[in-house]
Amino acid sequence: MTASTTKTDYFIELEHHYGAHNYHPIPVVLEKGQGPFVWDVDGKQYFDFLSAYSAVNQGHCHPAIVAALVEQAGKINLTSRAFHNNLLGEFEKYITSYFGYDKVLPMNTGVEGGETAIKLARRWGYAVKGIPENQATVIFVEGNFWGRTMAAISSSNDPSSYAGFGPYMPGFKLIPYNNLEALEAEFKANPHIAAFMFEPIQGEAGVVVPHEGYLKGVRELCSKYNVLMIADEVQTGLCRTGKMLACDYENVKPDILILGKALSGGLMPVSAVLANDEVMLTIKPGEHGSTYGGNPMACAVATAALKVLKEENLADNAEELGKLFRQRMQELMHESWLISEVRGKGLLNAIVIKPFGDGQTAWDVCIALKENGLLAKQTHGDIIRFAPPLVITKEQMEEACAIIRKTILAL
Ligand code: IF1
Repeated sequence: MTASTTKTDYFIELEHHYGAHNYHPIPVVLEKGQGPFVWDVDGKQYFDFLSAYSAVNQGHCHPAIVAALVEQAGKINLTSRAFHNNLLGEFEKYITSYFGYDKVLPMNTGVEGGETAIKLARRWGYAVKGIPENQATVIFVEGNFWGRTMAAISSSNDPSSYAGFGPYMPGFKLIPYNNLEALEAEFKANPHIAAFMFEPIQGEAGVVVPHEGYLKGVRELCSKYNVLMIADEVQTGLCRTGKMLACDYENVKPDILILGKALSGGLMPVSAVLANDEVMLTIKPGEHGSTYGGNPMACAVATAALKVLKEENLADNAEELGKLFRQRMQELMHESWLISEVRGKGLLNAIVIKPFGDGQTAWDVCIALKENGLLAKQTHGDIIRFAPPLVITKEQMEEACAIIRKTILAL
């Protein structure tokens, strides 16, 4: 680092020189986190209003989760599934009881959870529903995002996700989101559908909330046509939307539930796929797995992370402070023509920004927010997602809303 470059520039340049250019981050270099706050390498404090895309629902470095990790770190870290370990069964019992399913298949990342869910659904389709071999279809919705693997991008209609990576996984079909008629038409037209996989609220699409009754309608149609309902709650789950699961808003129970992100409170990758025996037991020993899936560290951390959600009533806090946030943004919308829409549930919210200045966009708003001490990230050009850790207090939320207001009114 020469005298002329700042610490921030130094670290950004290292990433640029030695790292793949697969991201375009906000120009801030973080080195410390605690609760709803993060600090950059110059010691400047920020509200974290992204929470690592809802992986840090419990707040940065939650002491109980860190303690669980530290305690386990000195015992045993990784056994592989070639052998049993003393934490996996206890964790499996805990999480299946927590969400009300017979069994869990532990993996690491959210996209591995999605891949696992699709393999389970296809296998169930052949073994139980009687779909002819290699003819199973899985239905997805436009605007979906569930990761970056070849299967995930094969189900996407977003060119920035799939373009230039073909050929694509067959057996996938897209229909419009939030449209029960389109879903039933598909189910009527094709007897070989194994599953319908969707997000109860679409995250990457820009916090798209379906109409009241959509979740219930999906559940009824999947039951009626013997199609597995797969809920991707990797981003919406674990108290983010004001309920333990977004599906809880309509008391709907998916056949396959995918969890990730905040399942570890942000300490390490942990994902899980939950299902009942009819589905889960269609995969036999040696037919699926992963080196780290269900490792002792993950079990210790995920157990602690799940306990924090309930002990600290984070769903209720998300519900209450989410309402406050949307109210403050509605008020701001009346003060500034810049905001064209406010939407979300719990603490998964977004505002839509109109183009302003000489072609400035939501990115420029995020840069200005950063200068004023709040970190957020735009998605699809004109949408800013606001998703703070669910441990944020009312006072902190008011302070953060004041920063957003000050920033927007100054543009
Ligand atoms: C990136 C987006 C969010 C997800 C849902 C599964 C996964 C994700 C609903 C896969 C992951 C992450 C991926 C991350 C940024 C972030 C993201 F902007 F990419 F789209 F949250 F909206 N289901 N979302 O949102 O989980 O394999 O990543 O653990 O790729 O930059 P993962």
